[in-house]
Amino acid sequence: MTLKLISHNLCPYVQRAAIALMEKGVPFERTDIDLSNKPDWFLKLSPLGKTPVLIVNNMPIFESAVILEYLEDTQPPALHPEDPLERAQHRGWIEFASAILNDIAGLYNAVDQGAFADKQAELGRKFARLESQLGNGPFFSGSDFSLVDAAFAPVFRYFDTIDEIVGLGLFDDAPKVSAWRKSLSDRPSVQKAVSADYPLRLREFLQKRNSVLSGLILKDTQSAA
Ligand SMILES: N[C@@H](CCC(=O)N[C@@H](CS)C(=O)NCC(=O)O)C(=O)O
Repeated sequence: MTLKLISHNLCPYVQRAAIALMEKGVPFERTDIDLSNKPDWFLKLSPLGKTPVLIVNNMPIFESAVILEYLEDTQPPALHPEDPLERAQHRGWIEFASAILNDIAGLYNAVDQGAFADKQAELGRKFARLESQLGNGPFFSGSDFSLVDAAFAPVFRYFDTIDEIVGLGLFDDAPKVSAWRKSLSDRPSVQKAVSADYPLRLREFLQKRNSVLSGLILKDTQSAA
């Protein structure tokens, strides 16, 4: 079986799939595409025109949550809990990670202070909710790495760059979330899910948004010069 992951170098949804593949020790080939100039072959494979797409024996699977489920159905070790109720809860928390990714996009695209503050507050509420959900770690549901961890690692990775630009204080009252974030950033599969130039590329991407955050990057760059 050959597996190809059609990717974009900054896409957090691609990272979920790459992390799950590496956790399961499945070899795969990764092809990065330019989402601002989508190739025709990609549009033929991807009904929504979005990354990731996983190609399995020439058959495309789209939507990251579906790709994760397919990998779970076909490749050991299991990264979902065995109990159906717990498994359903994990799927719910993966959706929660997607909602946070939408809030992050809202934050970096916010064009005025009001919209920026709203997104900051919403992210604060979501991380507080997560704080009350977590146990003693090091991962979401204890000692075993799960698909929820694969979904949250790319969420936290954004803040490695955003924290350098502006202090949002999102994790100040969330010690369990902070410890979880650290456990995920130390995980080899998480580290290998992006290329070495990811922080630089993300900064460039954020700088081009014409947003409140872009303005802060500009100030940061000027004060460093
Ligand atoms: N719900 C999708 C979201 C994927 C997604 O939003 N991918 C972005 C890149 S991170 C994309 O391809 N955007 C291109 C577009 O929307 O035109 C999933 O979970 O796979």
